[in-house]
Amino acid sequence: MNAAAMSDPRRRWWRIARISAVAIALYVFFRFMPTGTNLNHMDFRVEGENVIEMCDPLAPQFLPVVNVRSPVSLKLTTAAPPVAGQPVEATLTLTTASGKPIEPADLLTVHTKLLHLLVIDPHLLDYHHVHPQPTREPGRWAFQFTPRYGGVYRVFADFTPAATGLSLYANTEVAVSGEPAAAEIVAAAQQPSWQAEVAGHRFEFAPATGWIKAGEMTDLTLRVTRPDGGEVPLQPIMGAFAHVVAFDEARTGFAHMHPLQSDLAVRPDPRHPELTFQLSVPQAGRYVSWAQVDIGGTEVFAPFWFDVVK
Ligand SMILES: [Cu+2]
Repeated sequence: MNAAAMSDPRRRWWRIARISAVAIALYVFFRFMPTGTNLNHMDFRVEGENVIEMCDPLAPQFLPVVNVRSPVSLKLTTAAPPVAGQPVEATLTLTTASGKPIEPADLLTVHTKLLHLLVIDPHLLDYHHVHPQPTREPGRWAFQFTPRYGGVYRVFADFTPAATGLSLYANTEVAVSGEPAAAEIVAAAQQPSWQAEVAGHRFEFAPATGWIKAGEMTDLTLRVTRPDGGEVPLQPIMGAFAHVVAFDEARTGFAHMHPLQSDLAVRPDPRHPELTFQLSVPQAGRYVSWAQVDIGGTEVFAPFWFDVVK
């Protein structure tokens, strides 16, 4: 046996050892590399019963945010007392239950944003979807909205901690002085209808079965048309062709739905766009769904009032 044949198995062994060492080093490096967040899974846990369930994106359903304990605290302050019809400069303080600030690095970008706020007036006629921006102070986020009516607005925060990767919710309120919505406006707006006319477009958001039954997953189709048959150039907004948020009449929570047609490269029909959603609501009662779309660069919100039957 010559020397070359002797050294061959040894060389191969060294090569395997070197590759293994590099792989182990890479694993250790990525495993212990800081992820950017200082918070961990335990910061988003609360003990006991009646705790908010972390949302399963595959089972979209109505989440009773107000009546459950959230592992985060949400506080809202305004620069000046809010008045209907005037822009409100607001600051949110978002912390864990133990008081640790929740900063941009602690949240994942979901639907193109770190933090989504869903703001709604007492009669559910004035809906806002806003995205607070982080300030220089840790845990403090700033946003602006212009309430249409007087009354106590409810603010739902929708976000995903990097530590858990699961959607989480919190809520707070802000009192707005000024005229509340007139009784006849409220009565007219709250009529159940699967149709709405907004900004020169006809909207329909209807269940395939004709009704929505409590506790059952229902397919709903959003259709947008123009009375003259013209084009309805739907454009993606926050990474979807539409966002639909449903609230119950008492504003105890919400359901945030996105179209099953999630591939943004596949454009909806330019004249008769149709998008399908799935909704499951545990309790019967009256609800409103706000559909949010972008038609040729203009954001449009369409409300649909409906009853969920037993
Ligand atoms: Cu959305």
